[in-house]
Amino acid sequence: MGRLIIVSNRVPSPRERLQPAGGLTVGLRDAVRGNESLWFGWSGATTDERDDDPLPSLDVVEGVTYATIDLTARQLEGFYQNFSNGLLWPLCHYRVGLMTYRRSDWETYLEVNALFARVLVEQLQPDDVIWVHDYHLFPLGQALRDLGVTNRIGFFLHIPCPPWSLMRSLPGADLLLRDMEAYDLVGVQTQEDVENMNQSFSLCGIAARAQAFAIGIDPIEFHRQAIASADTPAVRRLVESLHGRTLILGVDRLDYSKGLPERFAGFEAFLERFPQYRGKVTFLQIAPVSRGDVPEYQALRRQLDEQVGRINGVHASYDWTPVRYMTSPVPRDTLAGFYREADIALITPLRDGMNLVAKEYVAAQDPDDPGMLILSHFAGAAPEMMDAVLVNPFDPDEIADALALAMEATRDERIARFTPLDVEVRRSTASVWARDFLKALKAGLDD
Ligand code: ADQ
Repeated sequence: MGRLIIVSNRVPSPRERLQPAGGLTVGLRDAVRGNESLWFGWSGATTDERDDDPLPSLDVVEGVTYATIDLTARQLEGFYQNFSNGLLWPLCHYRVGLMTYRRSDWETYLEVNALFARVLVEQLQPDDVIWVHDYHLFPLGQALRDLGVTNRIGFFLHIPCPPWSLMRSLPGADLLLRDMEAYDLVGVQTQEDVENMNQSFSLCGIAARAQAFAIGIDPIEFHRQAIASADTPAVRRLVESLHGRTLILGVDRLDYSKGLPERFAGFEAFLERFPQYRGKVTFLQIAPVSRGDVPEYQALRRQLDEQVGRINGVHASYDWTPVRYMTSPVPRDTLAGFYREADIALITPLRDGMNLVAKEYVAAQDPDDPGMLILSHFAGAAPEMMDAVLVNPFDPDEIADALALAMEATRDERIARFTPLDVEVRRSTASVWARDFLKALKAGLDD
């Protein structure tokens, strides 16, 4: 049996490697368990310009070899900040107006993918199976083929895939998509993404086909963690600080795809239209800063600071603050305890590949007294979670109505919505996702 080679832009840092983490790490940790494997990518550090290719630094933790290289400041800017996060991220989240395109960034993107391929090829053995992750690395498969690699190579896109009518806003989008022919399997999160990607393939005459593999979490571990956290000082302090008020919780990276201004507008509409709940609820939004060096993210942060200040200024009383907003990260185990204590989760992205927070919230609940999940139609998780209170995040009144419905739900109504969600989250786990993808990628290999 060959090794599993995972390639992603970022590789978990040494400290994170031993910690429970997000869906990608959890799913892959299960997949690599008991299998000799190697995880290759960027170290997170920068280095000086150089002429020769770097040697990867190797670190073996629990049988997995982590191989990482540094990138130069110039490569990081063109490949990661500009092309990946300043162009492909908004494009794939249907926000073409936020794209910044420069030919030189595309060249740097291709340069870094070619560098990844040259460094990785030195590590490969003939029967290794390679699994490439996400939009930073669309061309990696083709770059490996150009070096003569004949191994199985699969690709998984964690973020949405827009229809061709939007995709073509990227000059030369067909060239980017044509590189997908190099992969033996192309995976995306949802059926909608499959349809969009296959439509682009057909219209561009590209001989590739996408399949859906919905990513999940480790629900048993997360449930255990949520119960264990309930009795920690941080979770107790949160509960005591509420003085019996209903807790509405939002948890997201601070990103324009997550619909935070629209969510705050929805909460404000709720306070205005349902005055009986003023002073009875606390909305805690945890949104750690990400990509702080991209201008759109700085602008969003300023907008949210202003919006939260205004909502609290208008609606607070001397003994009640409606919105608690924090941009510092919260440890994962504490977060699990917060989810369990939250009566309502308000998760309203404008577009999201999947959204694991929705699944984590469900996994953290007490099945006998569960909370209510309010979820955007535009999260990749929505088709699997039709029993949540689904909303269109662009309509503040719809968010307000959903909050009122959640406030008024009886215990029986909450259980009736929760039970099928729980079944789904426990069925469609991170390990099932990785197992199904790898099974499809390896199909025919063992014959
Ligand atoms: P993200 O955009 O990061 O991931 P999401 O899937 O919701 O979105 O979250 C990833 C993880 O980060 C979760 O495990 C969550 O607990 C954690 N996290 C989020 N906010 C946090 C906070 N404030 N503090 C601590 N931890 C926090 C991308 C895609 C998603 C897709 C995933 C996996 O954008 O659509 O679901 O990859 O494929």
